[in-house]
Amino acid sequence: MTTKILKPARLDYHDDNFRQQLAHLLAWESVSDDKVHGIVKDIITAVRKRGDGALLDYSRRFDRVSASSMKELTVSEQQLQNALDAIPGEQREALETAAARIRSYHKRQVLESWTYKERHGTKLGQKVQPMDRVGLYVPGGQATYPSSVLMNAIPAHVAGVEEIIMVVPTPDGVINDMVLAAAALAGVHKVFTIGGAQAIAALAYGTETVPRVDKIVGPGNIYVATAKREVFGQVGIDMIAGPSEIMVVCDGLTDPDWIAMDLFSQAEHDEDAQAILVSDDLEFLHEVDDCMNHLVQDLERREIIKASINKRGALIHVPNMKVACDVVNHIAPEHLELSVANPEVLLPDIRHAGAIFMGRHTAEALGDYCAGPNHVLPTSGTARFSSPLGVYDFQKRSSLIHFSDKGASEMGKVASVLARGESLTAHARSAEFRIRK
Ligand code: HSO
Ligand code: ZN
Repeated sequence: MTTKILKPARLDYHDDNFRQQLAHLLAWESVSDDKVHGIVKDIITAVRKRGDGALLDYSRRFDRVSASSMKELTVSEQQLQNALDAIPGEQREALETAAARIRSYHKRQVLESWTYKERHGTKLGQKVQPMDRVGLYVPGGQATYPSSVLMNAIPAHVAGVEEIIMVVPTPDGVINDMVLAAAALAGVHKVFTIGGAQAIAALAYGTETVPRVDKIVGPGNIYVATAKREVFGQVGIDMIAGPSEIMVVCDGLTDPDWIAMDLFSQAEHDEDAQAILVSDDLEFLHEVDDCMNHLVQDLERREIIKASINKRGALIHVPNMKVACDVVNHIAPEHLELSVANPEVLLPDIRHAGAIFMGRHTAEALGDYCAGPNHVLPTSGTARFSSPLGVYDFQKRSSLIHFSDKGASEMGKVASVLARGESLTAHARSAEFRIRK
């Protein structure tokens, strides 16, 4: 017998120390590195002080791209169109199908303004408007995902954001046509080929060429994540995503090869990614373990998968599906597959998960690309309190208040009493001026 390559942790709900084992499995902290923090602060300061000049210097230093002006680091609309024409027809069609499906799903998320009337002609409401300008960070090199361009830009476009600005580093001047093609399809208005903390600083504060935005979204390495945290407050940011996660709940009746590959589909993202299978069928857990060890061998990213599964992967045995749902809610995974005959039966018991994939045929990978819902999802248990990226993340609300003289008189009395209770006399008198004698 050959030694196994993959050794996911084995947990059993009936073990006395199940809770401790689970806690150990989930332990993951985003590293906040003092050294990185110092470097990022210096970069932000330089971009604020020297604008485009600093961007050109950093591109030379970090991406080995020498440009003499920002014009050379700007992608024209014509270039975007050219990229769309340059990619193979099959890729273009797939991107177009995905974009159309993502758009039609997200259109349903648009928040509408509303008002209502009270007596005396009082009118109250909420006015919903898109942000003026947003920035989308797209990582360069290995982690460049055209699908993420669609997932980040389309909701902004559907919200009605007037200007969507994308930044993407081009190490050694290499640009990914599929990323530019996705940008063209998603409605991105401007693209700059800059990256790293300097690109985040440029978007947050603006330079001579890069306009200042109101919110920055999109994934990035530790420098980008640290820079986003640093500029938060100056601009809005989306969530800071942790490594990808998948949790599969299976009744033991799905093809174990399918389940093994579903687990790998997220494990291959990152050595810190987490893939967990929960089942009430112990024999099935053994079968999936075997399938994993067999299937991993000819996968291109097997080294990443091996690191991820052996560090953070797990097969969990539970007595029944009710307990499986309890484990799900405790973990609050980014992606949850309910690989069972009737997922609707389990749904009422699922409280926390970023996206729920229903039934044996619904591979998580479909959601990553073309189902329609967003693939930017809460990770590391944050599905307890946050939601997928959506149109609502690019809209903002203003309150509307309109009193008639009668209404102002009536509420003036209430305001006056409360204001005097807070010893705020100007507030009280402002309200009292409008009370009818
Ligand atoms: N699964 C990732 C998104 C992605 N997958 C992009 C493939 N490409 C988010 O958790
Ligand atoms: Zn993925």
